[in-house]
Amino acid sequence: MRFLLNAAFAALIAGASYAAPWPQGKANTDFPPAFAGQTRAEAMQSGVTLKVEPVIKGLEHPWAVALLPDGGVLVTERPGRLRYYANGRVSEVSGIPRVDARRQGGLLDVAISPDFTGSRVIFLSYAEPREGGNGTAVARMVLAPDGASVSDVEVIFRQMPTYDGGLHFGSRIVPAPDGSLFITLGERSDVPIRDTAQDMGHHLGKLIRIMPDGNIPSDNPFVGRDGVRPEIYASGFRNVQAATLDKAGQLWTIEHGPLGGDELNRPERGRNYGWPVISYGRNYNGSAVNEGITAREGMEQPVYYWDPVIAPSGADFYEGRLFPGWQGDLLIGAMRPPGLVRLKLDGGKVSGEERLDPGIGRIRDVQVAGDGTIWVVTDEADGGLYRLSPER
Ligand SMILES: [Ca+2]
Repeated sequence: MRFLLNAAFAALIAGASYAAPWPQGKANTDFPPAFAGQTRAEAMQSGVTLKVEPVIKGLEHPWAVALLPDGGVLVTERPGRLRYYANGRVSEVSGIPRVDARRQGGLLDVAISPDFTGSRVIFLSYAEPREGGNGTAVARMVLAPDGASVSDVEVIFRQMPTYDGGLHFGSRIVPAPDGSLFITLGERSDVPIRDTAQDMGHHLGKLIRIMPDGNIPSDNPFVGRDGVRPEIYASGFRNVQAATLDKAGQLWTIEHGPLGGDELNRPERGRNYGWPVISYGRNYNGSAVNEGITAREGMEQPVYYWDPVIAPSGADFYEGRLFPGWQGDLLIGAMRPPGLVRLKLDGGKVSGEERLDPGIGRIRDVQVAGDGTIWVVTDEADGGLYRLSPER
């Protein structure tokens, strides 16, 4: 205590902020982190007041937002609607696939092809209703010039096996610089099906990589390996609902963990990220996850974890002129407590964390626009699309 008081006093004299972790609340576990800064990074306060402008109101559980290069905006609503916004008007896009919208399922992510300006190709992920249950699927389609409909709908990926449940569908879609697509997948949550996050013959709990036409890239890490699904790029994830590229083109993912175990990872090809063998959290009933261990040979450590959890949703790296102090920082949507989490990254590690609450509810997706504004959707029964900028 004496040390802390002295440190605070010294910081006041220096006019700097007091170097302490963000006051996150009581931890659920007492696992020691694998390295300094793996959790509870130093709290940052940028002193920014966010200006919140509603763009679309009255959305029903919006899940994802995509900003089109022509200024249009696409928003998914989980019950199964795709909204198109342009020139101050919002409309519903017809022709999208049917979805299974029970519990966490429904229409999920929307991503635009890097060649959208010429091709008008977009991708949707969703819980696909199937004989015997459902499963995450990804479809490619062409958006009409007026945004009223889609055509040439083709399912390019189906997560297998089919499972009869309503939880942990993933599923962010990230077009990579080399033309492939990363897709994040959940492990369907229930015991024992969640154990298949370690089963390489299943897609559950995996990060996969495919081509936009559904073909498998020949340089995927497990192509030609017996008993391994060739789409798999990395394994051992719980429910990854945030994925984005940094400026160098490296993929980062954030997953919903158990109680006290949300994780940030930087997935490398062919690696195993440990779930449900290792975790920094507990099951939500308070019991240990399997053997209650946080590390094992051959399994990767998270770059960062949160205890208590933040319930992370979408994420994007900030680059832009409106928040000069935030260049290269990772902005993550959070649902509990609701708001935005900003992480400062330094040499592949987290060096600071800030919590910002625009006061609009559970943030489900985050996209940074070319003009530096931040666009978010709120996962509420009466949710919306909002544009954030600094108050002047
Ligand atoms: Ca992990």
